[in-house]
Amino acid sequence: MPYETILFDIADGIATITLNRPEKLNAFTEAMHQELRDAMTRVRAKASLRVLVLTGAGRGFCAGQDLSEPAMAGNSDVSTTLERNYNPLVLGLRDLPIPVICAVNGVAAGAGCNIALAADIVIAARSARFMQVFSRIGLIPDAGGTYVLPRLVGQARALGMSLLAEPVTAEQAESWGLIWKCVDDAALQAETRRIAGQLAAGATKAYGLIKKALYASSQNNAERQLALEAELQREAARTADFREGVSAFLEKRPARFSGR
Ligand code: LHQ
Repeated sequence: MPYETILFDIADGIATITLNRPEKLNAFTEAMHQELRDAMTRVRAKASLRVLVLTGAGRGFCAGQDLSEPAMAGNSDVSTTLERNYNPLVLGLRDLPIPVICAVNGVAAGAGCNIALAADIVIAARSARFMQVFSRIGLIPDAGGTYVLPRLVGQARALGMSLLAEPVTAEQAESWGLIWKCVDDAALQAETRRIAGQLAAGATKAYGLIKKALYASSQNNAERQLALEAELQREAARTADFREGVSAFLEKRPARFSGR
């Protein structure tokens, strides 16, 4: 399927999806969601992939839902587009058994902010901004905003971001724990490549299990979480990468992980 609103690239075990409507700050359209669905299916189907990178073309990362789409006109049921497009995308990124890096190259607003926050590692350019703009147009944070925000930054900051809808700088986002790190604009690409390369050479199965454990954590009490750790560790310990990791340590050499 040739894409018109995204770019899709695979190299060295790393898939990169670039939102590509730069003149509209990569706002989501129905067509973009269809293409993202297709790209995500391809990522899931390709066993050799070990990392997914999500980023945006031009000066923005993503300005959220394209408000000029016909579906946004007045009386339509916006929950349909959430259920069909945004919710599966958020869950698809979380459930992907490989690490997802979001390189936030510019403003991330509305659902654009929350899709970025659905990634496992969020790196932002210093000039990027995170905005829960929804209340400016009479909406509530969606695409997982009300789920992740209190968990990442606490209720006070979640409420401040959502009610005031002011931009949060990348530096603030890093110091609040909203994202992994903020880097100089000129360093974003190189740092994203460095982290993606590190993860693509790592113990992929363990990464998938780490995601599972950590995303389940906020729903579990200590007893259930400890039981889950034991169950997932059993799986991790059956991988070739576990054997390789231990051998490499004992032989005092760098590990060569196969991702299996
Ligand atoms: C846009 C957009 C945009 C269309 C910039 N749409 N054109 C999900 C599903 C169901 C229901 C509804 O909700 C959702 C989730 C959501 O995401 S709702 C929230 C939707 N997003 C927004 O409300 C953000 C709207 N955008 C902005 O507030 C600003 O553009 C920000 C603050 C992001 C950036 O401001 P600037 O850097 O000053 O850029 P700009 O406003 O000049 O935008 C550049 C162009 O992009 C401009 O087009 P033009 O043809 O005039 O050059 C904008 O109209 C267009 N654009 N966001 N969401």
